[in-house]
Amino acid sequence: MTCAEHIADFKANGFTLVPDLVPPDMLRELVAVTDRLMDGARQTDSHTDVLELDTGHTRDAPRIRRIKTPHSADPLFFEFARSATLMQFASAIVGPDIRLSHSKINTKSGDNGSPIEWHQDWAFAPHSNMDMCIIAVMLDDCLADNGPLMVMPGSHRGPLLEHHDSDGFFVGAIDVARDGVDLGKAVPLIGRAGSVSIHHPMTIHGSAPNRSGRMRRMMFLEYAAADAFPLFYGVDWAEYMDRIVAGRGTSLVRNEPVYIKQPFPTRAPGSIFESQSQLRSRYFVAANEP
Ligand SMILES: O=C(O)CCC(=O)C(=O)O
Repeated sequence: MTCAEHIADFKANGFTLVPDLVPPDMLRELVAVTDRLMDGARQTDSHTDVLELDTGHTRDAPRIRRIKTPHSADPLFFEFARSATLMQFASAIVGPDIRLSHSKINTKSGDNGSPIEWHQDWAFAPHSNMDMCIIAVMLDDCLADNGPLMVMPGSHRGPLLEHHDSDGFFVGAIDVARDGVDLGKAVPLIGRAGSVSIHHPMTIHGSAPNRSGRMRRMMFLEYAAADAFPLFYGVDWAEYMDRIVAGRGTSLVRNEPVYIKQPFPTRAPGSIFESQSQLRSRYFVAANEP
């Protein structure tokens, strides 16, 4: 498929899968830096500025669920985030002026690495307009047995589903039974390391625990049009502008009618893993359960 065909696929279905996109040399370097950052877990018993640990972690047998903001942890990730390889897709979706709004590497370990319950990214980060996309880069082969990302075709058209519980607290996940989501239609995004998927911020997605014995590391790069402003946090202007990866930044806000429900109040501030720890009913059987 050409880039234009991938964009048409993204617009029709809310996601597209681009096999073997990352040049092999770049992939090797990204994996080497990821390995090095993960090695830091051997020196810590608790979360650090860079690493979020998974349940059961020890220094001798590290279990890590996330590398936080890799674009700040090593310049290679930022260089890759603004590479022509990715910008050709991001600019076709969000336009010429682009900010990297967020980055993370979810490192789902092979011994029951944590699932991610079904959700829409927009519920975590509403912006003034929806010209955004999330590029997910497979750093390892992603196969049916190691918890690949799964997406619901067409869900990008909305609506935004409820990510709060019945007491009104944000839990960062939908209730698929309550909302009648037919997960029989979910598509697993399978590919070799170096493949990339792109999804819309409204696309419903999730992933199962990893029971394969092999890691499933995936880097998520979230891009926003420069005039799509986050609605719930203050901005450090210099840092914000440093994340412009194409075109020009602006202080002019483009406000469009979009679904907005703030991810508050919360009983568990922090990452999606913390939010979802508050769920009363789960779709995926959690790590360490049969
Ligand atoms: O790692 C995954 O499989 C999904 C991650 C995700 O959707 C998130 O962190 O928001």
